[in-house]
Amino acid sequence: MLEILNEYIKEAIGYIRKHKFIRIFSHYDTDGIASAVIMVRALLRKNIPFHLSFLKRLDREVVGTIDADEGDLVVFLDMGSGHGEVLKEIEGDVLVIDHHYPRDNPKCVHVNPYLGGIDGAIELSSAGTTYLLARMMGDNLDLSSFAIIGALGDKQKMSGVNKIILDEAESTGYVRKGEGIPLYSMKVKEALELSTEPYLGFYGNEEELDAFLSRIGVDGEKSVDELDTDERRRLSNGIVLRILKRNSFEGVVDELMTRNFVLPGEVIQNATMLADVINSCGRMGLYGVAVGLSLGDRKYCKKGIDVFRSFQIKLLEKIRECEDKVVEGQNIRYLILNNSYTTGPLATVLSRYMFSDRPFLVVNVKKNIVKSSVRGNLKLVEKGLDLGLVMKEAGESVGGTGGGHNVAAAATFEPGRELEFVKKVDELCGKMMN
Ligand SMILES: [Mn+2]
Repeated sequence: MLEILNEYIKEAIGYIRKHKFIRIFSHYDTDGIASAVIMVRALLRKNIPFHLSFLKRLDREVVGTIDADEGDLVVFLDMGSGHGEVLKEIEGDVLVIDHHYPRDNPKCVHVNPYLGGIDGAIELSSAGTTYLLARMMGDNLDLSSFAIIGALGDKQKMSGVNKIILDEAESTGYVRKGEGIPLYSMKVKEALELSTEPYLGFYGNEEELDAFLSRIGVDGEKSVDELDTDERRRLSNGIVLRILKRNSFEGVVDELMTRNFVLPGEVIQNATMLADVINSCGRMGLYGVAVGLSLGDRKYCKKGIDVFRSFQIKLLEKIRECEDKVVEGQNIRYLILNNSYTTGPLATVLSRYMFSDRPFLVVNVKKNIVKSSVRGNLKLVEKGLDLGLVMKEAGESVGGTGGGHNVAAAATFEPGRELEFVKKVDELCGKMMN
């Protein structure tokens, strides 16, 4: 499988070498930023000049603003595989490195795990794909840390090609496995409060948090990284019990245990924390901070962590506010919000840690646009659910667009048809799962 993908990668590397200047456009989420970091670090080492920008979406309007010079190579990372029609409008050479299902195979040099028979939703992220390219292009084994960040950001499994990358990264020492449930590198008490993966419901609930800590006999003022093996084990066990008592997706514990990594070469060595810092900087539009600290510049660390803290607090407040507003559909649960600053992360946490037995849809009505995100899990996928297809069809049924992965997808459309859209999503999910 990897041999086939490698052929596409060789073609892409040849294409990069043929150009004098690389114009990179990457998606603004964690996987997109990690992909960009890998590409940029690999290009810097080869003295290939580039310019990097981040995009929230790829459509005709956005493509119209791309003004690449003749001889430039326009590279799209973590986006493009579903945008063949739009990409045709770019004059000049285009390379797409993406892992979204190529429903609309673009007519350009195109690297995508699916073209090599690899499941891009679960077993290889865009950052992982970009890393395979960097690895073939030069001495870039250290960039495996960002392949892991991309996989974490997209909630992938450490199986298949991700596992191959991880095994090599461990043997070269660029990635190390951490113990137990992953928690942020900060005081225990704060780490438990701010955690959203797992979400523990401790934020704004200090009494319960203090009781929890005294029950398990761990000092909340101690730093997570200073805990001894025994304290760490007691803390992990306590967290697992708490997760299982809430209506969390049962696969969550095993999943978390396989997602605890240390990245000795990076300025933020805690992989979960680095992924979340990058995510929050991306969501706040502070791409320079995310890229700066990912390039090893310590001066961006404090800023990045401050942004991350306030982002987590805003998200946690939103979660508490929304918990009681969830509506029961026929086959799904949903929330309709007005002008919420976030949809995807909210849908992720609510669906994983409180309402895991049905697809969970968040519809966010803004002034000129409705943004919606839906989340499922592997158990629902086993019943036949493909949320990427659901959102494509439901989005188009109300005059908008949609798509994504089987466990997580999104759609956007013009305001006014929210209820019709929710009904369509509900109906399509029902059809697939029965
Ligand atoms: Mn991605």
